[in-house]
Amino acid sequence: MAGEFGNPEIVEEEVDILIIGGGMGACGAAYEIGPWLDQAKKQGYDLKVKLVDKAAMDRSGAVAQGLSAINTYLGENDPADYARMVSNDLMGITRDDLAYDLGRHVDDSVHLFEEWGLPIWKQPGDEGKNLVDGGKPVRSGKWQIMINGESYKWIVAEAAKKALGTDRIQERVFIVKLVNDKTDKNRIAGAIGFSVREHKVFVYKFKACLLVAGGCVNIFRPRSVGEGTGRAWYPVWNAGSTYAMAAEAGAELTMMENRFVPARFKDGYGPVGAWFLLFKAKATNAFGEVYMDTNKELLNDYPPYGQAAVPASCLRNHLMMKEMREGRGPIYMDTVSALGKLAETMTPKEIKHLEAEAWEDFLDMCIGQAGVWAGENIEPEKKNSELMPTEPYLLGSHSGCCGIWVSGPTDIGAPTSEDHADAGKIPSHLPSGWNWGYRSMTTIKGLFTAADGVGASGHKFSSGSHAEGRLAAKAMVKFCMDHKDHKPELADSVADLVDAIYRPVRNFLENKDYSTAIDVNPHYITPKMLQFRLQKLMDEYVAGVSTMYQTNAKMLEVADMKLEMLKEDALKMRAKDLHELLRAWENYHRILTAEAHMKHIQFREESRYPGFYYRMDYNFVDEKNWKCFVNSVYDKESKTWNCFKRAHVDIVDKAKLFK
Ligand code: SFD
Ligand code: AMP
Repeated sequence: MAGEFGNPEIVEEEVDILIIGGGMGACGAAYEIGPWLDQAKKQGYDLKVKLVDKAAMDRSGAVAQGLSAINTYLGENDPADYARMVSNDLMGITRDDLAYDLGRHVDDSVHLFEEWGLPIWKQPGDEGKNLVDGGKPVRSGKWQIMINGESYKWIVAEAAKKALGTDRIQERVFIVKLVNDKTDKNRIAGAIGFSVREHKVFVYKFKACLLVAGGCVNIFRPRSVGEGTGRAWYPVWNAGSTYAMAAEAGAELTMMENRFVPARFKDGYGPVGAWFLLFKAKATNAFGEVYMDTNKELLNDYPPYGQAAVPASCLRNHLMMKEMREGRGPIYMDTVSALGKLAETMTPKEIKHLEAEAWEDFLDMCIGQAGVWAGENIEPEKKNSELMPTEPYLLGSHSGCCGIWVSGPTDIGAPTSEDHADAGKIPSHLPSGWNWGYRSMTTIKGLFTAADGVGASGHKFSSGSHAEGRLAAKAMVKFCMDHKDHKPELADSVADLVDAIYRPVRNFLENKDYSTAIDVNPHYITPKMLQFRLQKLMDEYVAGVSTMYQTNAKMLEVADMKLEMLKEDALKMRAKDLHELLRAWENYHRILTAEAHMKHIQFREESRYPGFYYRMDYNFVDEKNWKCFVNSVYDKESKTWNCFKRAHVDIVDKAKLFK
């Protein structure tokens, strides 16, 4: 039966492995899985795989616009140092096992990108020589290398599509819910979603699933309003699907209090890395004073992290914000001095090339910022640009560490349950230690994640996200082989699931004639309006830009109450077409993610990330009581969150950071 609006065709499919998402993590998995499937086949098991992306893989996810740097390439560096850097940038609370594991695998993905055609900048004399052949990259920083990356995602997606085969890929299907197994609620058995182009609902059954739908953007009121609405730094189409669907499936989340508030070029959200690291620019207050120097003593408030050679991203913000709060803004990136200094030893031709590189940095990955420069007559060699801390983003792959609690590698000092100070106090279904058999599996059997999905690590960026997808692919095949006789059965009926998904459509069709203005109706709310409401309450009560990232227990109580009401009204969201149905479900995912963020901030009674957010009632880092993970489990029946502490263990010695 061909579907129609409100009455979709239902397509049911059984596979062994479903990959949800088509971004960097998913492309890594799609590329890697082939050889492992071949091995399984040799043993007589023909495993079926499918990848679903809500958009088109060539330009989906965070790398859609391209990038100008690969931020994680170890080269000659030690993975243990990488784990140290990740820990330091995230104020000491990360999983060394995950970071170390990523560090020792990531370069292989970068070598593949180059083999597939990604241009990687090389040192003079090494042009044309690939990294694997000893070609020396142009490093912007200790971990970062420069690329000509406008077509980065095309290149990575092409390899993924070629490896997996387009018949195993379905684009423009938005996954709404994961479905647990009928006989084991701690196991995953299926997923349901809808096409954003045709009137079709897709129901998948599987043994294992990789949930890699990115991070979460647009839960806070953005700084961009009016004609700028829709601009953000991280991609607006990362709607929290990863965190919300995992939470509803019962997976343990970790560090959901963490967020990333990047300092960005104002209005266009242009990234700053190339300017700070490659061009060696300094950020100043309105009077040209370098706040990283003048406010240096503020770092002493945060031992030991403030003493590290490179202060954490949040502490760099903290020093900037003092200038803003005390009225010495605007903040500027001193592009003029930086380019002038570099030009001192250059020929006119080299200077032109340098200026072209400055533009290309944005043209490669954030074209809107180049638009702002053009629109405001900014020539970076002649005029400085304003910087601004943005609205908060939730992610686990860039300079943030919220996400899902996953099983680590088997060979890196995973603590036993005795190592946990809180052993015995944590919910009994949780595994002890940091490894429970399959790398990247969550606490729900068969549910895997990678990239933005994996919490308590961070600084994986594009390359690390790809590498982590590959690690998960291998583990998923092993899981399927180990459970080859398992028959997944859905805990919920397909009819009930479809009914729930189509509620916004029914809200519209049943009430649309009640008023003459389609957007004004006492029986429904548009997804756009609901999103504004979510953003306003998160902004005002959960430490958004309007309070300069400050909150307290009382404000969080109000947020809690308002979120409850928002959730009630969310059931009245309308969808007048498939596009709005997508927007409605993205909002449901955002709300649950926002709630997790708020609950974790409420639970962690300290300000672990000054410069990202401040709990003004506990405005300090409390190493004694809070040098621990905050994890949570959501119960979808009672709609309640259970937050709890898990002990933190340093597997890699951190003393070296503070010498
Ligand atoms: O300059 C569903 N990133 C940078 N990484 C670098 O290596 N270098 C940089 O230069 C970086 N910078 C940067 C970066 C990102 C952005 C937006 C800018 C600048 C402007 C970070 C990386 O891009 C990032 O770490 C990875 O891409 C994360 O990978 P992953 O796989 O976790 O997320 P994704 O790539 O966004 O993909 C998500 C996919 O999920 C799909 N999807 N599909 C089905 N159903 C649903 N419900 C879904 N919800 C989402 C999406 O379509 C997408 O395919 S800089 O700032 O430092
Ligand atoms: P960004 O452009 O801010 O996303 O940063 C890109 C990369 O550069 C990330 O690896 C950041 O951690 C790093 N980075 C950005 N700014 C600085 C800085 N001021 N000092 C050290 N590292 C930085």
